[in-house]
Amino acid sequence: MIENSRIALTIGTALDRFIKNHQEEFKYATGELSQILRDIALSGKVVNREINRAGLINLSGNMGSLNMAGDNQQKLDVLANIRFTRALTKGGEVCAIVSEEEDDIIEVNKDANYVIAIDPLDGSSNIDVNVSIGTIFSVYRRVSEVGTPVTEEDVLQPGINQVAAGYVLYGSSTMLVYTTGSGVNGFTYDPTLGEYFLSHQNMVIPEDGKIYSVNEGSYNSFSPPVKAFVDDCRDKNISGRYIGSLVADFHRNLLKGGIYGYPATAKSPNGKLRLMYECNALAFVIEQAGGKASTGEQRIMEINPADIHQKTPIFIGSKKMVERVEAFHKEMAKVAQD
Ligand code: P6P
Repeated sequence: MIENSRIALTIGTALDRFIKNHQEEFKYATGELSQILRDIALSGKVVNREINRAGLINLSGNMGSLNMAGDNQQKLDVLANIRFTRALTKGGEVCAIVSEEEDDIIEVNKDANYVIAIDPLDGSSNIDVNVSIGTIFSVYRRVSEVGTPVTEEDVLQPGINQVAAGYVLYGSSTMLVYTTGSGVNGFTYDPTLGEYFLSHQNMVIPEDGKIYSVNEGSYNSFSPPVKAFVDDCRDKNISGRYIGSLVADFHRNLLKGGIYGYPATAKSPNGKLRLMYECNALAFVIEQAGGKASTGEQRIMEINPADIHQKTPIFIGSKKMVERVEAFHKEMAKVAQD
C-alpha cells in the first residue's frame, strides 16, 4: 500500500483558518478584526490580478492627475484605492479610512470600531517596469464612542496604538505579511486555488544585517550623522540594495537582515515616506519581528501625528543597524552641543 504522505502532499494552513485559530490572541477577539483582515486579503487578490494583467488591459501608465503628495497617480493607484476602500466599506467593520490617494479622511460606518490607514499601492511608478510593489496598511481602534461621528483623535493616533498592521507584496509571488501584536506571519497566495497559505511562520529579522537600502543619489544632502552611517556601511563593505520600492526592500531586509533608510534630503526635508500609512505600519511589523524603526532620534511609533499625510525620516530594519544610525545621531548632537 503506498503511504498516503507520498501521494498527497499536505496543504499549508489557509489564511482563513489561521485567523480563526489565532483570534483569541487578539484582545478584542470579536471577529471584527478578522473580518478586516479578510477584506484586505480579498482586495489583495483582486489588485494582484489587475497588476499581473496591467500591460494587457491598458492599466499601465498614469491618470494625468496628482495625489495629495503631488505624485503622478498611476491608473493602478486609483484602482487599488477603489478596491481596498470598497472592500473595507462593505466589510462593515471600519468607521474611517485614511488613504494616500484621498486628500481627506473617508468617514465610513459610525457604528464600527476600527480605523484603517492605507497606502493602496506603494511604488506604483515601478509597475511599468515590472518591479515588485506593495500595499501597506495599519489598523487602530477608534477612541471616541461607537455610534458618534468619527473624530480627528480617532485617526491621529501614534503607532503604538496600532492593533494590527502589515503589507501585501506583489512580487515573484504575492504575499500577505501581518501582525496583530503576537509576532509576524507571512502567507503566500496560490492563484490556482485563490487562497493564501501560511508560508513564513513567526518571522524574525536577523539582529544585524549586511544590506543597506538608501538612495545614495541624495548623499550630498544627507545630514552629517546619516552620511557617517552610509560611510560606515561602505567601509564595512555592506551590500547596497535599493529597489526604489519600499515594500520590496523592506521584505528582503526582513528575511535577510538589513536596513532601509529614507532620511531628510534637500528635495524631501521631512523625508518622503508617510507616517500614518507607510512608516507606522512597517514599524509595527518590524518591532514584532525583533527589529527597530526610528527617525534616527525618535522611535517611529511614538511620534504623535499632527496631519494624516505627514512625512517622517525613517530608518527601519535590523536592531543593531538602526542602533548604529541612532548612535551617530547621538554622537553628533553631543559634539554640536559642546
Ligand atoms: P526615491 C516609491 O515612490 C516610494 O514611496 C518607496 O516605495 C520607495 O522606497 C521610495 O519612494 C523611492 O524614492 O526618491 O529614492 O526615488
